[in-house]
Amino acid sequence: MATVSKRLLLTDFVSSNKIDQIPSNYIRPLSQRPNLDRVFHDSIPLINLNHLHGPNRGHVIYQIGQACRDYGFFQVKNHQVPEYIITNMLQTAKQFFNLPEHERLKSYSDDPNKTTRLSTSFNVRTEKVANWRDFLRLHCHPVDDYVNEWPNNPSLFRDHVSEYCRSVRGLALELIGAISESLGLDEGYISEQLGKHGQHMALNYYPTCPQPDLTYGLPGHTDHNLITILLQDDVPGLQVLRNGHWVAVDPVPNTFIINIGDQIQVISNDKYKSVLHRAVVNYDKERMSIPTFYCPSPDAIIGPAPELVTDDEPAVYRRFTYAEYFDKFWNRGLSSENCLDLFMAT
Ligand SMILES: O=C(O)CCC(=O)C(=O)O
Repeated sequence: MATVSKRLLLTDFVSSNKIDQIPSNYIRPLSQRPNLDRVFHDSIPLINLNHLHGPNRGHVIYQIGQACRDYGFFQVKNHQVPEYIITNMLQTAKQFFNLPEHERLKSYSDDPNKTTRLSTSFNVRTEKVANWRDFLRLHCHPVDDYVNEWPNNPSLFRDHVSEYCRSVRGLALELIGAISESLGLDEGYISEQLGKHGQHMALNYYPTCPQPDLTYGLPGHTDHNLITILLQDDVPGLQVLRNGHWVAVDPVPNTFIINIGDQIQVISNDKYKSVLHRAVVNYDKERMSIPTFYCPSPDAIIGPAPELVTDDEPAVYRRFTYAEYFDKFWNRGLSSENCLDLFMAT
């Protein structure tokens, strides 16, 4: 069996050793393995956002509401994020993970409270089994508050990533307005609950893995934030839990994958569900994914929308600050249980 890696980052362990077995600290117990031969191949709803502004808006809102209720996941096309911005983002991310180790390590930290940091797995301070992933996590709204702490190698990193962040924020705001309306709330209701708003992103790099059936890029988890806008390259890896089965969501060019996070589940008073998903890794293909986590600012107070609380459907959750939730999420670690059970109304 391969020994535990002494390198800080998985990328460097994989590229410097010809391994045919994964180190023991990445191996999941038998009952927690991905069972890749039992995964279904199916699709999630694909929604055309072309008509979000115009006479057919009502129909698009209806489709979004249905997808949030029935799947917790959907894809969008005609999303108004220009193709060149997406191409630059993916290329920049690849270039970053191809930099020499000493250059990447300038951004390394295992402190989840740092607003810019390169790390590995999920939370190396608390977890018992490691995940087959390195990631660069960036806070990115307002961009000007954070851009100077981001890597400046590759040389266009800050330009390309900030352009991407601003453009994806536009999409996030459109979707949040549409989700609000789909719940029967004012278009601006959810946006108004988010304080100054927050936006984080991860550049996830999953190296090739000699034993993908023993480990995960990321095990099943829900997202702690409001909505996630996922960009992925052309390599499969994302799987979503649907009716008790894992379903592979293979990449479709020029689309983003959107999923509902825990905060929408709270605001919607459980009408919309934050759904378990996971990233598996590939034997012969490395993979990159770039989720944007749109979220409330730390001081924002989140709770069920009063219009969605009735005698028949009382508040499922208490009110809490997003800072409280974020802290619990990172310290609890990724698991099939989300943190919502810690925030139930009494
Ligand atoms: O890589 C993926 O497709 C999923 C990433 C993800 O779920 C995450 O970063 O939280």
